[in-house]
Amino acid sequence: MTSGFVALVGRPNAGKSTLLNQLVGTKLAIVSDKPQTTRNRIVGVRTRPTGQIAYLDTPGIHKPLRKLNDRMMDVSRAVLREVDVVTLVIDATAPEGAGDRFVRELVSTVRVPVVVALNKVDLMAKGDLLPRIAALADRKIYADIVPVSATTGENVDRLEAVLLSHLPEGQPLFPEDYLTDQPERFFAAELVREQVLRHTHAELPFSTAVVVDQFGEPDTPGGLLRLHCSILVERATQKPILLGKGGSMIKAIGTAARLSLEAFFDTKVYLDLHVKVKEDWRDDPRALADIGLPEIDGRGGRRKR
Ligand SMILES: Nc1nc2c(ncn2[C@@H]2O[C@H](COP(=O)(O)OP(=O)(O)OP(=O)(O)O)[C@@H](O)[C@H]2O)c(=O)[nH]1
Ligand SMILES: [Mg+2]
Repeated sequence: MTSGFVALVGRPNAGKSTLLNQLVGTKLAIVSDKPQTTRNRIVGVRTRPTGQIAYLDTPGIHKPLRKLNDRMMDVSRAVLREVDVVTLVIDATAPEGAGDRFVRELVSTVRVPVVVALNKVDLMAKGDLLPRIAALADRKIYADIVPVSATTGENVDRLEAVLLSHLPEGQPLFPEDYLTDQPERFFAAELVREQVLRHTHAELPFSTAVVVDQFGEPDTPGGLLRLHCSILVERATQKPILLGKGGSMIKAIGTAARLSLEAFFDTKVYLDLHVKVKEDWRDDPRALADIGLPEIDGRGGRRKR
């Protein structure tokens, strides 16, 4: 029996969060077609008869331009230091570029096995896949290369077996039915943000954040979960875009978010959304702490209180 921590790292949009959800068998991380969707470390634990894996999903590795992005990269770097195996998720359909080199260099600083999950093979012709695998194998830095589709689940069981084989012998670190350590408020904010990402374009996806102002638990089992959330935007000019004509956009976001919240929490939800202008929140330490990205000191990766 083996057990331990496995990082999911890679470029933005590679499919790390889709893969986390597929590996764990539950939707824990939000997914979008926009890069930089994941901003925090997201834990998902899967227990099998042959072992237990605690997966750590991370923000996609990119050049940080704002404090928000710095802190996202701090999260990814810290995760690399606390795992037993690294899964480098690569989008097989994306041509290799400078971003891949940057990720490779970062990943080569770790001393644990690095397994490549060559993702999105459902979009590839088999003939194009083999040269890509051969080129990765040529680098001789990866413990294994496993082609997968995070969306269809193709070969994900094989990836899991490979990861279990690289983990140290040991008893499970978490109870058998343990899933995650994120509080419910985090999932609530993320599910709202997923709909913001789905409905917006251009700069808005990057410059919005969601904060839960009030999380009112149901009084009775099966009762109403009352959620009041603020959607932060950076500029006054962004507010009318997010509201939409006659409030149509915010209404669509609210309806879609409520449905996904009801599915996630398995209860009826009352959702109140409020668009708030917070100038340059992406560089504001307090706003960043509010969305779970407090300052991390450079050395130990420990969060300051
Ligand atoms: N066809 C196909 N699409 C995929 C696959 N995996 C992920 N995607 C899509 O790729 C996009 C990005 O997926 P995410 O899981 O959000 O990617 P990520 O690596 O977590 O991205 P960041 O959080 O931004 O770093 C989404 O539109 C997914 O639906 C796959 O195996 N096949
Ligand atoms: Mg992600």
